[in-house]
Amino acid sequence: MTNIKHSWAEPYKIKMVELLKMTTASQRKKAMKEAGFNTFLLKSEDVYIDLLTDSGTSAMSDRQWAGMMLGDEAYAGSRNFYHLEEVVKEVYGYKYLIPTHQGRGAENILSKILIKKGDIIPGNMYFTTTRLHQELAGGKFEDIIIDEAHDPENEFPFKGNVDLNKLQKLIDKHGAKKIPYVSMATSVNMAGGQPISMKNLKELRALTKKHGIRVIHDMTRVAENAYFIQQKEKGYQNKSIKSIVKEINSYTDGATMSAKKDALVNIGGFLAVNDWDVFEEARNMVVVYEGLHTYGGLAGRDMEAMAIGIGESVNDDHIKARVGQVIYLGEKMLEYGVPIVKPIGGHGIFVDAKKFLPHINQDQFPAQTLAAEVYLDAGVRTMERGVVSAGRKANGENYYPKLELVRFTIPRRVYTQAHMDVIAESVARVYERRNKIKGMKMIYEPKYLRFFQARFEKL
Ligand code: PM9
Repeated sequence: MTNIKHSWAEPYKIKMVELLKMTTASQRKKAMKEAGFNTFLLKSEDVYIDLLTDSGTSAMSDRQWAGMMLGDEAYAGSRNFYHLEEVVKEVYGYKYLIPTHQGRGAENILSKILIKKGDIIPGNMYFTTTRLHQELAGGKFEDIIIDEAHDPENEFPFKGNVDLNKLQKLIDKHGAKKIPYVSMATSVNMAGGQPISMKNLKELRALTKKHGIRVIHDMTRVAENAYFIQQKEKGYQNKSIKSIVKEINSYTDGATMSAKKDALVNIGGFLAVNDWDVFEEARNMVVVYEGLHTYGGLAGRDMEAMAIGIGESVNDDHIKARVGQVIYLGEKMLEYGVPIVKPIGGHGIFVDAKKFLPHINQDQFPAQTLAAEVYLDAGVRTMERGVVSAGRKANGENYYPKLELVRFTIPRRVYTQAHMDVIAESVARVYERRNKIKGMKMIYEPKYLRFFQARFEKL
């Protein structure tokens, strides 16, 4: 009897369902061709299981929906703003809040305030929108994540860690004055949702403090990072997710947040800082780009849903089931021999397209190709996270990231375990016929964030 395992299960039951459309192989073939072999250009109606992103795709709770009815749609001073402000202080610990329509709105404002032309912004791996705003503000991003993060096979549990030697070298080379802040993400997205450890964060805080450099936290998926600290880092097993989140934030000076992920809402974000001067400038600037400082591009009801979602996001049972579902899917794929990034991260499974399709050169977009093939098999929509997402450098050359991945991102509280089985079986079928798959060429390339709208043709 002692061998009976303790499975997790969802800490909720289903009150309303959204019906899905099933498609045939020939419908999918037509839809994919019309979308230029880019999953971003598919109509959602043509998708069976949508794993494009976990951004804005969560299911809200009955409490959040009830909160929507409490929306105070005043132009100025909405009560929902004050509720959100209180929750951000209480749960995340930052002093001042500027709401924005989503994460990149906060990135834009922060980059414009803190970055001067020629500045260097070190970070634990780039994120597409974050780096672009840093570059548009005149800065240059430098990757200071540990080398293990670039190796899909390496099973180090905290592949989101900062390599402090890399940071020290940048400080020595450019001087601390050229570094307005370190851009530190929890649950590093492009590395496969990999966490940073509390130990590493404390060391980062000590080093940056010595040189008077700020740490700005991309806390889009901080609760998922906290779960890995609770599970894997010594001394945290008996601490709540809520207390771990607060401790993480205590080693940073401010944060940008896309509330569309962890915080369980369909739209919203914010900038939160501890420094009054940065806050004052941000409060001035937000009216130019987003809206008045007490709504930042959001409806009152959106802010209310966010305030309630933040509370739910740091609930221990919620996060255990959320990450548990991701791990369930990853383990299924591993059983079929599919090469994935290890360890399994917090928000999705990242399939290693270089290993899956070793005969396709990176110039022929293996991850983009694989995402298209997965859709064709059973209507599962995923996202390329490789050479297309990485884009081009200022001099026009392509970035060639070591990681060439297809992300199977799991929306929160949306799909069931049976969906996970269907997804794993579909990928396994594509894996079986992998040798017959050919690469692609890009036939249209937009100037910014090309992965969203680029078009491809089969070779
Ligand atoms: N992430 C994602 O699918 C949305 C579309 S891809 C650009 O993973 C981090 C770590 C993110 C993120 C968005 C943003 C931007 C910032 N940091 O999409 O503007 O994962 O709310 O947030 C996406 P917004």
